[in-house]
Amino acid sequence: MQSRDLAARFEAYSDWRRRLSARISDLHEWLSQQDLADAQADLAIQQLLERLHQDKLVVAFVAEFSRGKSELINAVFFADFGQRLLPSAAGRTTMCPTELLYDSTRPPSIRLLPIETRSRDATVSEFKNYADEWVTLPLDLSSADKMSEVLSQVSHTKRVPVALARKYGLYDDGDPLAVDTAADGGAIDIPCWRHAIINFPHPLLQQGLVILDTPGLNAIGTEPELTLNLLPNAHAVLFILAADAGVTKTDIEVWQNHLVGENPATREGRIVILNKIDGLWDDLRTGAEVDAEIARQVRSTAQLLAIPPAQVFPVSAQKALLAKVNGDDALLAKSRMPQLELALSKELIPAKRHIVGAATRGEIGALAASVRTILDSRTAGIHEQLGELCGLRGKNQDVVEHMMLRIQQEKELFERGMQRYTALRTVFTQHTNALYECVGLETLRATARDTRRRIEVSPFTRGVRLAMNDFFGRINSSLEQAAGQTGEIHDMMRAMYARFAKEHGLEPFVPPSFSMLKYQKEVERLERAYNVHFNTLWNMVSRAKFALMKRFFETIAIRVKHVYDIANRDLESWLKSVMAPLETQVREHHLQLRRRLDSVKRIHRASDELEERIAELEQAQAAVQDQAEALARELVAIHAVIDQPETLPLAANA
Ligand SMILES: Nc1nc2c(ncn2[C@@H]2O[C@H](COP(=O)(O)OP(=O)(O)OP(=O)(O)O)[C@@H](O)[C@H]2O)c(=O)[nH]1
Ligand SMILES: [Mg+2]
Repeated sequence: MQSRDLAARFEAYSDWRRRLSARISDLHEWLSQQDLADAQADLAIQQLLERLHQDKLVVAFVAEFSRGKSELINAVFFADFGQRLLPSAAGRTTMCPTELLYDSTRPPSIRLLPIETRSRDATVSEFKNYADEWVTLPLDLSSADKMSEVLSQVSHTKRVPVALARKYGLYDDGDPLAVDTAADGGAIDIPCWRHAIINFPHPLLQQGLVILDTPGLNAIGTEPELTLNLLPNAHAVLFILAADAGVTKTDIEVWQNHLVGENPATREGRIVILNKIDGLWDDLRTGAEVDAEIARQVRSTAQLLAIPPAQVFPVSAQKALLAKVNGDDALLAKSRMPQLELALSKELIPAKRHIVGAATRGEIGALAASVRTILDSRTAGIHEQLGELCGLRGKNQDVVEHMMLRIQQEKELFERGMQRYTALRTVFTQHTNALYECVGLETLRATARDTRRRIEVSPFTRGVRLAMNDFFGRINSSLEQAAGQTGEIHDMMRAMYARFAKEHGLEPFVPPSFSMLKYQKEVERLERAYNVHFNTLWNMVSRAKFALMKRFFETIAIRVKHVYDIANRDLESWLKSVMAPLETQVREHHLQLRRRLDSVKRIHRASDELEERIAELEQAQAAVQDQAEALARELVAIHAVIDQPETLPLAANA
């Protein structure tokens, strides 16, 4: 049963995530019991668990209309329902981008964003935050018929005057076809909805799979949310062609503009599907002849798209759906769907697991290192005290008194050194404020406001282009400045750690550095996408271009805000990871000095306390040693889960 491979592998992956989370929770519980989890550790673990829990795998289906995207989704994911769930029919069917996912906090439903929202500035991502902007229809899971009836909403259209379509940026003055329809009383059909989210408790969706179905050609270009956000962030994009249509000019356009336009390297992760091979089946030809014809089409498709033929999968979505519904294994094999599902599961899931595993390993490693630093400094402190106290055996009161004074002095010296530490904190806060100033949302908002105004008042391309270029210029320079600030903070803290280590014998520690490159790259990517799409948009909708341009800009602004949000969050944890060890070290060192002084004072008062105190310290030493060993065991358990080979249910291996 190879057709279950994708589902089985995905289940195995979710199971692995659950086991990993359980081990990490164990570690957390142990750290809390041992009083070894500070606020920073709590936060780091909580974020890590949240990320593992919410981990999503996004698979997008992109193609010119009627290539069979919706049918493929039905065949791969929803055949269990015994019927076609997503509407799939000749002509344009899916009229708006449709996300299929499961969010357990909501009842099963389809949420629809009215097309009228296109006349406003906000983007689809923003509207997602406001439930009242959406029309929500419940899904009745007990009836497949009722469900597909409700889901047919994604193909609904309505007739509106051309002027209105133009206002929504949905009317192309340059399109001869559009002019024809416009002749029909000046009205044209437009989609009822701008975006749809289907919330559906399918096992794969419950485990974090998100499927993105897109409408054919023009809609992709006119909804910036797709071009700038959903498609670039998908883990896999499947591009569908149809064997009966061949590779048409518009197919090539979709491929170039939305799949490889920005960067030829991204061709790697793309899977191309040559659908509808059942059209080539022919009773008058032998199986070998049909195979040869399919192979020929695969080769020519690969050549046209400049990808290796192994990346092109010939299938029949329709026959695969039929075969699955009827349990017809021979037809399923003939549809060649199992090969596609195998490739999908092999390419997608292990790669995803590898990334998640490496990230988890890194974060757990950092956490363990900070706990070890505490344990090491405790061991060193106990060791030192033991040395001192053992040296007092058989000595008279004078020696004890002398030692007491020495520790007293050491403690005072350290407390004076603390003033420097306080001063450092002040400078640190100043630097931090300057840093947040560079990547602050307020600054971004002001920059965006300014750009928006300039776009509104620019009647010509040049003005809009200049405004957009300035926008990117300002964003780039603030990221550059932020990079400078993080560099300064890092240098300052490194010097401070070195100084404390030298003067007070604290553990040597090199704070981690911070790189802004990730965010700069993301903004560069947006800028490239903007350059690629600018001319297309500008030429496409001549009269509605300003509305479209503004919407395009809003999407870019939202993406940049998203980059800023992540940068702010990352910076916050970095700043903590740079400062927290020093705080902990200083606190621990101070505590140890006080303890040493206390024990010597006790011994000074009553000399029979010496042996008792030594025994206490030896116990404490053994306890810290136990903690270190227990920590190592917890880490081994976590790494064992990360490194576990993929365990597939038997059915999937068969
Ligand atoms: N013969 C054959 N027809 C197919 C196959 N897959 C899909 N079709 C048909 O092709 C037509 C279009 O399929 P859809 O799934 O609606 O295509 P789509 O790409 O989602 O199209 P839009 O939603 O309009 O963008 C429908 O009539 C399907 O039944 C296939 O493998 N073989
Ligand atoms: Mg469709």
